[in-house]
Amino acid sequence: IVKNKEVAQENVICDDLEQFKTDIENGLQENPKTIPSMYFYDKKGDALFQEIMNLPEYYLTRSELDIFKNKTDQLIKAMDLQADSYFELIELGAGDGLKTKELLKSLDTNNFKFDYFPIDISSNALDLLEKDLNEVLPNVSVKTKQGDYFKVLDALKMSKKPKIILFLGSNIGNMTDDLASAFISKLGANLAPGDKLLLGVDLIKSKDIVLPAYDDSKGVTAAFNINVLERINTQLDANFDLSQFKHSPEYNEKEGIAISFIESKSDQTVAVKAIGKSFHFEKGEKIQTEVSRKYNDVLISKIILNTDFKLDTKIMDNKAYFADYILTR
Ligand code: AVJ
Repeated sequence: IVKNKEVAQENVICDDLEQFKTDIENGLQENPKTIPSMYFYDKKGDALFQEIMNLPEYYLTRSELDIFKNKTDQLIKAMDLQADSYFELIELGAGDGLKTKELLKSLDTNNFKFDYFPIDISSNALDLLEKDLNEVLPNVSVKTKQGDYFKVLDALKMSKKPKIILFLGSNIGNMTDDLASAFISKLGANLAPGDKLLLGVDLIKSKDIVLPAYDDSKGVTAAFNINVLERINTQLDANFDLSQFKHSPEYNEKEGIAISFIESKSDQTVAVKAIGKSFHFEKGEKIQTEVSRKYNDVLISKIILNTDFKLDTKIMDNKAYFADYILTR
């Protein structure tokens, strides 16, 4: 589960009501209106996202799992591990570790020596992951870290061991390209020459494949999107009438960007008491809630251009829907 905000301080995310108020107030005053996607992930949002990952239309999970299951040897080769050195495998936003488990299994079988550090904002997710890994891979050293990525990385700098960072699931796709560059630069600043970043990204492809991933037939993604209004109702004492808004995703195939919107079904005014303001919505007006960027080699090269990383390997699933890029610091 990734609730990354570029400038996130520790635990800003769920627990800081002031930040939530400010972000919603600013977002609803913008034109067009926006709500930051990190606010999807309350308890209900986490569960809905888990459901999304299992949807037949949401190919991203299965594509990256295909890489981790069937191209494990290529992944390990690209990680360029020295036979005798003890390294650290650090995952940003580990969630349920579904894909990583395949890699861990293979590293374990091949007798590599390493510590696995899953970092996540959700301590609940980390507890479950640790328990699961201790059962299925008892020889793997698992050291969970709850909190902000950069705080954890800063603390891990001390060890001087070679590091491999995993940032999977196209989680970077929620950032604009400029933010993604800044984020990768910052990762570089926390690493040493020779360290690796394994970046999993969804690739640009046709609309008939991408759009259904954000507009599934069961309406799970719609519920996930609209849930953010319910969260605002509950936590910020607002009166969004959920029946008067609908999920409305778009995909620009040329640019390779999927955007989720919440569209107002009528002219209406909504009061958000905790902010002390009302917001007017016209019929058909759209609130932007999420950007899911898709990539190709040119875009990735541009994004890492002014960072300390060089692109060295690209590994794709059998359908070439998804890629794990291995970058070297
Ligand atoms: C977790 C950011 C990769 O953008 O595909 C899934 C989130 N939103 N369905 C994505 C999401 C709607 C997902 N990421």
